[in-house]
Amino acid sequence: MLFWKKSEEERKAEEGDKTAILSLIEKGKVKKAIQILEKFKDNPQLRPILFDLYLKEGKYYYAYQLLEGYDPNLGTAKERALVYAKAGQYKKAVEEYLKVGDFESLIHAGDLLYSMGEKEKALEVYQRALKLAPLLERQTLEEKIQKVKVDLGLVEVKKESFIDKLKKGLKKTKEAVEFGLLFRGRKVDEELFEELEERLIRADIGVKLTVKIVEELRKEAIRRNIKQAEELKDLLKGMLISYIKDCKGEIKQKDELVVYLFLGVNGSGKTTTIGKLAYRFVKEGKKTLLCAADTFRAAAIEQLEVWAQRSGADIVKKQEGSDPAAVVYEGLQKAVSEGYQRVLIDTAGRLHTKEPLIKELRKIKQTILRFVSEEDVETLLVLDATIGQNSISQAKVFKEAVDISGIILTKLDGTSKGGTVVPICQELKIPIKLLGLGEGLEDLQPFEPEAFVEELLS
Ligand SMILES: Nc1nc2c(ncn2[C@@H]2O[C@H](COP(=O)(O)OP(=O)(O)OP(=O)(O)O)[C@@H](O)[C@H]2O)c(=O)[nH]1
Ligand SMILES: [Mg+2]
Repeated sequence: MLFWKKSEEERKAEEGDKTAILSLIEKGKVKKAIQILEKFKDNPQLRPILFDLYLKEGKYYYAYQLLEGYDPNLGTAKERALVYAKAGQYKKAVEEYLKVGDFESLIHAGDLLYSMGEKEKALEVYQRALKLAPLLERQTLEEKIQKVKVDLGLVEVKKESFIDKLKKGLKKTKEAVEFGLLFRGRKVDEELFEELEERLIRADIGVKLTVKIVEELRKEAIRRNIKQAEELKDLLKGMLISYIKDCKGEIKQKDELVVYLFLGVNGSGKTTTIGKLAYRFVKEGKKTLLCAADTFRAAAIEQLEVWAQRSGADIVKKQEGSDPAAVVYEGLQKAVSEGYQRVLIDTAGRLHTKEPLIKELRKIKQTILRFVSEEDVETLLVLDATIGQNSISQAKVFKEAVDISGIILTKLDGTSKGGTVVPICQELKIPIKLLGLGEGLEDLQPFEPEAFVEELLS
């Protein structure tokens, strides 16, 4: 009976019955519905349904053909803009986005204009968007505007130095702990030690290490008869540097092919860091390829594509759900045959599926080793500084899967836990190779232990 009813419905749908078609869609038979609807493109009642389905299924090019061949008013202006953008019809996409005129659409329009080389128009649109910008989006947009102005030669570029970047990156930590103020003009007494202890913990240096440091400082203060807090600060500086100086690491570099494999939990900053590092490699004139081996989500692949565009690197990708190792294989085959010098591999970091994750990472690593030797692989673990010391236990899981040659600590700018560098270094004993100090392309900096401590305590 049920079977009969189903086919009856399908029969009705085949005849173009709207209710029957909608019911098919509701039951998840989207492919079938599309097949049927494609025969009724002339029907203005059914056409919008087809347009909707194309959008939902990500079939933008088909949706575009519907707009072009049948009705340019299908969907909302925002939807049409998306379709045009995806179909590479940037001019039309911009027109539609400008018609919508809300903040998000203006940003899309500005970005498209910028990528089309229409920088003056992009600037105009961004400035329109700035008037509508939500508070949280303002800064990013202002940076964009600044960049276009620089491109257009409207403002001079003031190049930020490494120290400026570090200062900016450690701003939150410094505001939260104010080591500088703590020592200024004070005498060494018990109260000072207690406050110091509390601040070191606040900076996430860790209780164990803090107790050890303060204990040592107490002894030294007595032994050397130190009365002025500033002197104690110098001791502390030396001590902290000694704890982290062996963790200074540098990213592997040479003229030939080097493969950088990025690991880390969701949201730790892998993809962003890949974008920043690729940007640097491209600027150095290295032929650079990104490899989208985070095949878990379509959005992850798209996100990497955006970074490929921004950095000027090439990209190898497959469909969502593909075997990550297969993407890596394809990427490295291309890299070797076309003479790439840098390959950066993005992976998915689903820590809650520990066993499959470990298996997947091992398989990827083995695939890499079919093309290059171990010494030409850099396995980088990306850790999020905002979670402080919790990252240490995460790191241990990844260490179980593959050997890690370096750590990249991201989002230092977004946390007051800048001191977490110290326990990470002490416990993991893996070189820290780069620091993420912001979301911009240039916000990836080397880890310089002395400068780091100097800045932290200043
Ligand atoms: N402030 C700041 N934000 C950062 C930094 N690095 C990454 N982010 C932000 O952190 C968020 C997550 O970064 P992603 O690069 O997408 O992280 P991911 O590890 O690739 O995440 P999954 O793909 O979900 O596994 C994004 O919003 C980034 O802009 C940094 O150094 N500073
Ligand atoms: Mg990612």
